[in-house]
Amino acid sequence: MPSHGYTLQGISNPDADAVKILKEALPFVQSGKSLPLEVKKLKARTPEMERSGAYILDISKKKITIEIVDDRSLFYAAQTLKQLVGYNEAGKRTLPLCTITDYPDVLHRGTVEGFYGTPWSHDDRISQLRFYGQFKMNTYIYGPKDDPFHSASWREPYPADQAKQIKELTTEAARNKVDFVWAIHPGQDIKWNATDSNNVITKFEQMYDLGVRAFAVFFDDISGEGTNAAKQAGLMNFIQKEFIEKKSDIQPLIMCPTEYNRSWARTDYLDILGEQLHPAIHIMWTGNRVVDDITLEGLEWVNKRIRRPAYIWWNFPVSDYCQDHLLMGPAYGLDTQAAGTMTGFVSNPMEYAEASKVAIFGVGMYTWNIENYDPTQAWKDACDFIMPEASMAFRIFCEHNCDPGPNGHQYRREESANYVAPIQTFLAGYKKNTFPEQSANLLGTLFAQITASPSMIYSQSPNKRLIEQINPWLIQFEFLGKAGTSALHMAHAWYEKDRSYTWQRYLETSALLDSMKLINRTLNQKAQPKGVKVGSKVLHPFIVDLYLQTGRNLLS
Ligand code: 14T
Repeated sequence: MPSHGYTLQGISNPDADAVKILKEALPFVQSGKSLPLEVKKLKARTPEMERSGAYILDISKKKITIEIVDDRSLFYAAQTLKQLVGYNEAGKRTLPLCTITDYPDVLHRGTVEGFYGTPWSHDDRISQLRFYGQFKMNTYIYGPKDDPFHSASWREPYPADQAKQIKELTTEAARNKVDFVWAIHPGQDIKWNATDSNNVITKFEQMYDLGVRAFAVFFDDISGEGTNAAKQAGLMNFIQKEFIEKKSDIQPLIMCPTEYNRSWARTDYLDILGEQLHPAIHIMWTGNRVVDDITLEGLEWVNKRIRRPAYIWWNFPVSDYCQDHLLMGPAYGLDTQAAGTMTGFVSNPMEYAEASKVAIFGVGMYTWNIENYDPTQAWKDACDFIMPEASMAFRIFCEHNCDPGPNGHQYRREESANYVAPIQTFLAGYKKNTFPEQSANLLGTLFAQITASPSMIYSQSPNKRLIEQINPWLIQFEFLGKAGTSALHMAHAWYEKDRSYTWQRYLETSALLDSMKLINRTLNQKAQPKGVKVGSKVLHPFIVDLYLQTGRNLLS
């Protein structure tokens, strides 16, 4: 396709951040032979195409046309265009001729930094905001439970150095067309009087001065006076009237209720909010439980009570309740029939920002196009995007680090699902003194790949921060691979009736399993529960099973 440059035409003030991306995608020229790239206002024929970020991108032989609702539309069209640029064998730039009519299914998409534990670093947050922009997520809610100025000391202003960083975040968010939502968590000690109502507004004014244009109030995980629904609604409505409506440039207010999931909703709390809370205020909701799948049925249940579409706070991949595990698996359990039943959808991630991108990528895909969401495909694409230099090694790591283990929320995830059947076949055969070749080979290959993947990741990935965050689990993962390999050799030796080699491999497996215990008792010890678990749902139990079985064989 065209080897010539483009000239920008149409609307007089195209968004500068979007133009920057267009210029990364295509060559632009001031004069001479060129093709037009025209940007114009979109004339929507459906309500979806009036949403912020909606666009029509038309690429023909002679022209590119981009029709937009707002700056965000142009930014997203530019991101799409950049993804469409390819190169043929001759190294010439290619573009497919097409018309793309694109709009989001969910209005507010992204994350809520709402976990307990070490808050994300400033650089983590900058990297997140850029990532959201790239994949059309438009919301970052700031509410780390362990930031005192968000929660315990909510009345205090931020010290100058932290205020400066928040200002930088609002600037970076704006560049990426992300709404930076600053949340306050005042419920544990709030007094229902004018002084504290004004304290909230004073704090919001300070945040406004730092560039914040979207706000939330969280009433989760509190007890006592603060949990009163009518009082909460009163404060929210006061903020709505005295702050939001007095400024003209603030996004809709968001609240996280105290009864934020169905299993806790045993009173008339939600009905009071539904009746009394100003209709423009969004209400967050984690689903049928604190940590759970999101179903259409559950959404319809809550929407009826709160008299508006819920704003989903999805507690995945947050791992503050299972800190010895990483949640690196696909973002699944999201109803593909739920379009139109929620106004927002944000993921509460792990304290490991880079590692959380695997799941967040899935949330981006789901919220943009709910009906066509494919969790496995999104997960694979996420691994390719996050670690292109070693995407297979990274995918193997993620595939066996999915399940949180037994936990108070009764939330479990599939893990190593492709290996459940081969393991069953192998163990059943082994117990009958046979050696199922096919499954043994499959598992042998798997454990070899597991052993090799950490060094692949260390040597190939330039993402130092990601490696730093997952390092205890990478170390453990290599031991898992070695233990699995050793255990398979041990089983094979037993099948071959080679007692001495069986003993040798038995002791080796034993030592490797001990190394895993040592890692578990040495690394990540400040966590709750402490330790480092990998492959804990399928692979590690398999190795232990094989080890114990062979031990009994040797001693019988
Ligand atoms: F606001 C809520 F929607 C919410 O989920 N709040 C917290 C959240 O900060 C935390 O990251 C998440 C996962 O652990 O669960 C909520 O915190 C809890 C939930 C409990 F069931 C804290 C204690 C609990 F017993």
